[in-house]
Amino acid sequence: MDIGQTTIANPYRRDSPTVLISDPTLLEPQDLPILYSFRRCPYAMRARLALWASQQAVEHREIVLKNKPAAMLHASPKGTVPVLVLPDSVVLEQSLDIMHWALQKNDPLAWWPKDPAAQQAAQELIAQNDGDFKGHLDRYKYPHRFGLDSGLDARDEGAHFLEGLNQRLNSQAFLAGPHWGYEDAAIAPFVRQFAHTDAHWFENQDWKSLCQWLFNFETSSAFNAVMQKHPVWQTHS
Ligand SMILES: N[C@@H](CCC(=O)N[C@@H](CS)C(=O)NCC(=O)O)C(=O)O
Repeated sequence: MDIGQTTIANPYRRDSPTVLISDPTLLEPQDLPILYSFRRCPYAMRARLALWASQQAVEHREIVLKNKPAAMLHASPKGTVPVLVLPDSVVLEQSLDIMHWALQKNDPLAWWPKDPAAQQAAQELIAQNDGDFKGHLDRYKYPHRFGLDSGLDARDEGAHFLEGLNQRLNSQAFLAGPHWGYEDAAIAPFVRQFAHTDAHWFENQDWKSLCQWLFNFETSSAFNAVMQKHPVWQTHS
């Protein structure tokens, strides 16, 4: 199975976004929230997806994790991305808070779960992703950082979560149901990272639905928009 070979209609495609994030020419820079981001970070990616879906323009400040800008650390001393600094100086320093903020403001693609039960289910699935699965992902990708000789046990542990996602996707096109939604956007960047750790292994698992879902994500206009490259932000002081 190859996640790169099949094409299907992409139901969350939006070809003519009204406002693209990271286009500060569309609004006065001082009016824009400032997003500190790192392109490959899955947490930052999920935040950028929600900002894109909400058509929220931001001033994008691309950072390097090894050399975080003082302005970012001043706003958010804990030193992780993403960080969103709002014009009223409120700082959102958790990716899920940024998603929530963006989708509460504007949600034309109806990503945010409508009823409380669906919200609860989405939060539980995302908690599994951010908890155990992320732990296995890190150990799979970087076993030596954890004193492990190999990441293969972690890969097999992480596979249980992916097996569950695949089962869910056997009966519905997206984790959120018939349409791409909040939990899809929150989880897909992490599944992508897991898949790319050993693409050959991933493609050879019996996860047809999951592979199709990931392929849809990676070929979507949402993904394309949020993966645009930005030069590293430099302070001019
Ligand atoms: N709980 C945070 C986690 C964010 C996070 O851990 N981001 C990583 C990059 S993927 C980071 O900034 N790490 C700090 C570093 O590596 O110095 C969130 O959801 O935003």
